[in-house]
Amino acid sequence: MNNMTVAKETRDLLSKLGVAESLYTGGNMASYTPVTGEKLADLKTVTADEAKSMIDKADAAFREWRLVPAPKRGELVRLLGEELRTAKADLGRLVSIEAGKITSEGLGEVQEMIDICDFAVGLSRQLYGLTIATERPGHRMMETWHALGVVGIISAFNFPVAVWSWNAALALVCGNSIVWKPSEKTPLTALACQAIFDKAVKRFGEAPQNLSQVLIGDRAIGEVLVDHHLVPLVSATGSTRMGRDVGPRLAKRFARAILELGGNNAGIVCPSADLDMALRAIAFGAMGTAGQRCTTLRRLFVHESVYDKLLPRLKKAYESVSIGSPLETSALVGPLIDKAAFDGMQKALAGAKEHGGKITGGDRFDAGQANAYYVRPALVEMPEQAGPVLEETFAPILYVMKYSDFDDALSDHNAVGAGLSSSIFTLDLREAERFLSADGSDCGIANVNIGTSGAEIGGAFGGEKETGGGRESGSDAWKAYMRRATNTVNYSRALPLAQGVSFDI
Ligand code: UN1
Repeated sequence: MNNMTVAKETRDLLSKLGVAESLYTGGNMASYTPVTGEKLADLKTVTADEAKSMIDKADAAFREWRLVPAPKRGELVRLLGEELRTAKADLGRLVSIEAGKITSEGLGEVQEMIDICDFAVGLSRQLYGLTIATERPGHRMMETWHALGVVGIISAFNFPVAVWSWNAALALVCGNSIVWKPSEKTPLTALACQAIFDKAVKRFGEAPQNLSQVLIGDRAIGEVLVDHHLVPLVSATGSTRMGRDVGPRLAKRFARAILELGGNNAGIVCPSADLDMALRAIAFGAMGTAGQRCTTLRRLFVHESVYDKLLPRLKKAYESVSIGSPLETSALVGPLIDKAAFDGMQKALAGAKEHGGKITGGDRFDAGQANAYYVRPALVEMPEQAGPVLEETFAPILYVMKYSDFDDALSDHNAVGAGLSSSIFTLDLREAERFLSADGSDCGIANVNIGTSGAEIGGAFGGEKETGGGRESGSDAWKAYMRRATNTVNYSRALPLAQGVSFDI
């Protein structure tokens, strides 16, 4: 497939998905595909003033939407799920073009959107508050959940559409409006989501205008969203560096933050592990999405009794994994997002070498595209956890370390800044339960006999420490998108005060 064909296919997909051509032609922000490095579009960006007025409009939309009964709001999200089902193949393909994901992962990402819509539809009838025992006779105490306001969403290139949908589907059933600042690396999929949303709105019929909007622009536009007083919650996905900027800005104006930042996820392979299963899980976790998931497996602690059995098999998997264009081949590993990602990977590998790492792979792979950055995934045997092993590098590098004592492995496992996802491979109940216990893995996600990545939407998604502490998606993550009011109602003829206080006038 030559370069012109990718750009042409992109335009065809955008038009099929209902995106107006004027949004991505003749503008001032170029967008590229990592598959060939070719330019795809020139998008129109918004100015800071335009962004502010869009947020004002979102606030007006919120004021109407919060009065619509929640199950009715769920109906809009149900229609969004239907539209996504119809658009799955096209949107999945666009994700592959714009983020470089292999076909099945591009489609999987859209499936994740459909799943969260289904979840949110059910949730729209389950925004439960508690009834609480009161100490005063003739009183009733309860809590009520109300819509919060404009929800700002900042998303990263690597899950360009699913992360929006986790936030959007919940925020919408909770009665909020949404304003989305997508990554500058993946603006086209954002425009496509907005067009799909608009179709759902049209079928729904009576939603307020500007319920969902997209801000195309650079970091300065993201800052407008973060600093705007009419945005009570910002859900931001990206690097820990980004979170260190966004978090304090939100705190300063007492806005809420859902931060989903870096991961430096690890697995422990114990003596009793099912090695066939572990091998497959490790391969997907470490090489899948070309190592560009926040849940990617980056560190592996292997018990000395199985190290020599597992390592040669792992090396073989690394040496034989298929690499290539996600659009033309059935390769399992697609490109890195850009040159900066490639440079970051090379820098980390050089650092690993300095710390005694033995590297398999890691070099640039010739996929016949001079302007794209394909790499051979790197497997690095490390004598100890040091240097770049302690940091997240957003590329397919797996650092492998040998351990002899379980407690030491657990303590090394937890000895990094990030705390997103983790796995243990063992058939020993004691090790598995210990890993999940209070002094086990310190991550927001802890798995047994599956890899670190590929979480389902039903669970709360997020992590501790430098991962930012936010939770999105399933379980009770919806509570962050609403405000809670505690209500005490006195239906008696007396006015007893709590704590036995008397105040008779
Ligand atoms: C991300 O990389 O930002 O658990 C999200 C997973 C996916 C989501 C990853 N469901 O790997």
